[in-house]
Amino acid sequence: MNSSDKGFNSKLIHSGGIDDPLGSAVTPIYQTSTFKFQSADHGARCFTGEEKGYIYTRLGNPTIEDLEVTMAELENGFGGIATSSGMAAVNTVYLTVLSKGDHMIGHSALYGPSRGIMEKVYPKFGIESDFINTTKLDEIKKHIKPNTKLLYLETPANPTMEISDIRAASKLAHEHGIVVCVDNTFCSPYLQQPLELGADIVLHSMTKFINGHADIVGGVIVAKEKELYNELNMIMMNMGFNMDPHQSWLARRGLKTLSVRIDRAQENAMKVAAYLENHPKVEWVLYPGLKSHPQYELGKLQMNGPGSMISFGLKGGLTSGKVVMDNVQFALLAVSLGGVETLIQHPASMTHSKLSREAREKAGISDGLVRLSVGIEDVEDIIDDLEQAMDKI
Ligand code: LCS
Repeated sequence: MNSSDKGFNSKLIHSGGIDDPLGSAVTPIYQTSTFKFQSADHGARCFTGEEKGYIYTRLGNPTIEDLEVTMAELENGFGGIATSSGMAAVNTVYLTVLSKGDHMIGHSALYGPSRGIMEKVYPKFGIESDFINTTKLDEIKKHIKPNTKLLYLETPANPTMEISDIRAASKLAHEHGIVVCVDNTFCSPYLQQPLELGADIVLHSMTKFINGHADIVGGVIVAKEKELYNELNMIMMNMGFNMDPHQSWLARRGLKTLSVRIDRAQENAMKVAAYLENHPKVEWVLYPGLKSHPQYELGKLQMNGPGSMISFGLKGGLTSGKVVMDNVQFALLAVSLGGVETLIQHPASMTHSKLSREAREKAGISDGLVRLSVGIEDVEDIIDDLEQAMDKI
């Protein structure tokens, strides 16, 4: 079925799909590494692209394509490229857009490895970068150089929840011939559609909301135009960053309930954020649905909803954070996000504990910062758990 003219929720259910000869309602898992050709000539035509035909799963597979077509339709782009992880998606973008002598600008508080790999590995290939506050247009303007080729935004950013203005930043970047990529992991296309706001590429860690059940690792890229899609796909295929058919099938299945999951998680998150904002042991709460969020108005403008990620600061810093982590009983003490279960983590004592306090502060991570990925359970249970854990401080 062609679902490209249907509503978002219909696309979640009906986009992609294949004409299965047995009429299966759901695209089967084509768990095969290779495909038979009908003849030598047929094989040749598949390789040149004269005829549509599957060759080898790293280059394409119906189950993976089902997911890719769906993601492209949801993000309103030309084509989707599924990858083995969110980081494979990030690196596909870096390797496609940047060449020796080029420069990129990224937000200072990106998901750690998206910044770390650029700063640690890419200089080996003559690529330079500046990680700045992309919520400020003047800062972006100040850092644009003649060799700047990529503006990389993550909004809301992980874990600082800062919101960058995709429309304004894309306009500025395009005036300088710069490609704009947005990591849309925290929102999913249900809450934010960066290509509609002017970006050229959108990517996701599908490990999170797209799959939504904390049982796979995966990524996806959607390009607005054919030319960029072809370049990205070439890098993905030849770097071997492809997704696996079984993972793709799970992600496509999880994707069907994206909007109902997010609606429910968001409703819970609003209540949890309001509870935290009034808690005497909480110093601050950063949630796009609260008027106190510094970019509340911008969030309302470019997002269809505030989502279900909350960062908050505990009074008493590192010690308080550890006490809460050691006493939660319902929320899972775990990294990752965007699943149906509530997850909690404290970067200063966990993911970022090896960094100095100074380095953490520079990345926007204060000692009391706690990150919550609010799930779809009964909200009273989430709040009761936080209450009893904070009582122990
Ligand atoms: N982009 C964002 C915004 C992310 O949060 C993550 C992972 C990635 C990219 C990378 O995706 P992956 O390769 O893991 O699929 N974020 C994680 C986090 O916050 N905790 O654990 C992983």
